[in-house]
Amino acid sequence: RPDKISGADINAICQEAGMQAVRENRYVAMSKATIILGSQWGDEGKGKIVDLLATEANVVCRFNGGNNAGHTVIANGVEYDFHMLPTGIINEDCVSIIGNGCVIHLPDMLKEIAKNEAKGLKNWKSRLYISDRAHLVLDLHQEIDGLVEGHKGKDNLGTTKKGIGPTYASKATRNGIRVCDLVYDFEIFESKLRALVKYNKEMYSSLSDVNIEQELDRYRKMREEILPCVKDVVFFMSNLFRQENKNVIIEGANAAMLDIDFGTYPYVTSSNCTIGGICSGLGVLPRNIGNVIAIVKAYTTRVGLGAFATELTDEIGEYLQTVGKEYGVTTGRKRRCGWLDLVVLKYTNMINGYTQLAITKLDVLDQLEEIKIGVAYKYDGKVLDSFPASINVLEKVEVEYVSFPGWMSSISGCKNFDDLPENAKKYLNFIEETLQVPIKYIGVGKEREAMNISF
Ligand code: 2SA
Ligand code: GDP
Ligand code: MG
Repeated sequence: RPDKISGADINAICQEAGMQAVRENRYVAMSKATIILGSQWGDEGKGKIVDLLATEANVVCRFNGGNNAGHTVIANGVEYDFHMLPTGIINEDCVSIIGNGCVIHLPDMLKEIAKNEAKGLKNWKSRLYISDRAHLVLDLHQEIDGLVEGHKGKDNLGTTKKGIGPTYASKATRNGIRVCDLVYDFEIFESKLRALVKYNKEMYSSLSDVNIEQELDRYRKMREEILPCVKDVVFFMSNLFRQENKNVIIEGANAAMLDIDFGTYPYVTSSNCTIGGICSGLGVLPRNIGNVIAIVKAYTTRVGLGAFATELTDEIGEYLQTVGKEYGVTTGRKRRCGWLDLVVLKYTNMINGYTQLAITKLDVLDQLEEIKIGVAYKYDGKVLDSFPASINVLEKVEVEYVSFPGWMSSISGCKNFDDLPENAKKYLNFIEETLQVPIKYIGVGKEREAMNISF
């Protein structure tokens, strides 16, 4: 060991050692994120699992969507519903990130924060990081969402009217406004706002007039509120993953079947809710992706319009809706309900590459005498290889089911897989064997504690 070694020498030695590792192909990512993804049409119970894992997490990130999402969490007897905020926000030791792939309606986000402050949320400004590359949802985007839906009449999509589609449209047509425009140079924000209002007034004749001066005043105030939170998230994530043993959770909003590319287009949301959205919506490297946990509701629900092959419009559908309390967290709409669909799950597994399954709301099936699982789609008398791209085909498929006897007893007290009734085990084993992905969590109730780690 030399007696004296300068900082510059140390840097050079480290750099050389690092380069040597790269040359020898020994470079390994230091930390990998755990990914939580919705595997069906959303509302699988992602919020609850993220909350469970977030109690140990250093960082929890959102990469897609806006306040169209609705995640329910019940922690320490308090029920929270998050829309824009990452679920990790209730953990005071955890940084919560809103990535560049998200779209943010600042007035709604600040209201969501205020509502949670009343429930005990503290010190959010030091723990919430907002990407300077994320796009802003303006009131006019929300109004356009309603106008477009109204214009479509009976062919509307059933959006949440939170302005999600119109904001991603502004992003894609390259006249959107980003967080960096607001916080780094207010003059740029002003000129972009004027241009966006002018453009949309020309596009939509019935759009309300925007009082620009009032809007500028409102945004000047909100800018001050969020200023400490705005970061270069790409740089932050890159440094984070270079460190060892960082516990990072990345939570998907919405779900695979609502993905703009892979979902039941056009009855989808406007972001990538699948695995690729993480790289583009956060700036995370593929090699930093670790476990990919599919959140799978033990049956299927869908809110909004669009084909749903295993939908039940009879009293069993009503039973699932009532017992499962299937109402939208954002809009309060009744969710449509049906049997579990393994054609959907096999397809979303092809896209997301699940390493583990979390089966939620198994307890909702407690009192059913017979439970079915959709296992194949037939079209024109032939079994389809995979999930069809065309909605017209999907609307006409005939579903083949496998039937299971119900367990007809309450499982809410079960703490281990072995505690479950035999018929419940058979149901779970069939899912696991068909998908060839191990079940890691089973949800038997709403609360954080009602998630027994089974394998
Ligand atoms: P949007 O508003 O443009 O994203 O709507 C497009 C489609 O995506 C569906 N969508 C959702 N589906 C399930 N859950 C969502 N979040 C809320 C919840 C929904 C609610 O957690 O319950 O409260 O109604 C969500 N967000 C969007 C939507 O129904 C359209 O089919
Ligand atoms: P997310 O959008 O995927 O986070 O899910 P939501 O919060 O929109 O909807 C899931 C609903 O199911 C919420 O009301 C949860 O409290 C509830 N929930 C989650 N897991 C379970 C479970 O295992 N059993 C029961 N009965 N309810 C659950
Ligand atoms: Mg939800």
